[in-house]
Amino acid sequence: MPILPPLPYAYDSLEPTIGAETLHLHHDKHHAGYVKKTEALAGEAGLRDKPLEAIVREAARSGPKTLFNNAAQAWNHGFYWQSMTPAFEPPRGDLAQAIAAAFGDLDGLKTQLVETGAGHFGSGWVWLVWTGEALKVIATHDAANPLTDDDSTPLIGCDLWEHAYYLDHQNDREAYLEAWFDTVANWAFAEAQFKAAKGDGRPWTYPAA
Ligand code: MN3
Repeated sequence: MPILPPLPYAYDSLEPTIGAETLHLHHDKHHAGYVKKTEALAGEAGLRDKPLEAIVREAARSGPKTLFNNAAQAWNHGFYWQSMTPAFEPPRGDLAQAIAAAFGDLDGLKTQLVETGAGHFGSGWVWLVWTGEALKVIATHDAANPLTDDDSTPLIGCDLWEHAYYLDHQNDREAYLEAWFDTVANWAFAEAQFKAAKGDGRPWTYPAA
């Protein structure tokens, strides 16, 4: 059964980009709520003992939609906490090279991620994914995520729902995305995901009891 993993850093450690109050509500209320509902609905669907990744894929295939929404949101938030760090460092090594090849440079990636995220209508997520051939920035609606696309490995992902940024940036999603990219994005995690996508190590999986 998926658990609610503890936030991997202190609640105030991403300030001022993301404040402690936001993280308390976002992790302890929003994420916790998705996990709780997933637990109940996965039990009803006979998927209680499956890893969360399998629950998401199975619910995407055959429903119910409410299980997919809650399971995918639980997974997305676990991935989002990993996608941030108080110890910011720019991308290095193979990942830095792949970013240069796809976007020109880190600024090119920033422009595309911020434009894609800020221009996304309504709730959802913005991701940097490896397609097997190239890096790509994509946005998904509501709970949808790259797990249901067999060819894509997500390297890093950012929450576009208003609860992620409203207390700190009000309506300015673009300012949130710019600050997120410049100060808290976890490129070491993205690099590990990138290596795993190429067969070196295993991609991050959601913690289970
Ligand atoms: Mn959220």
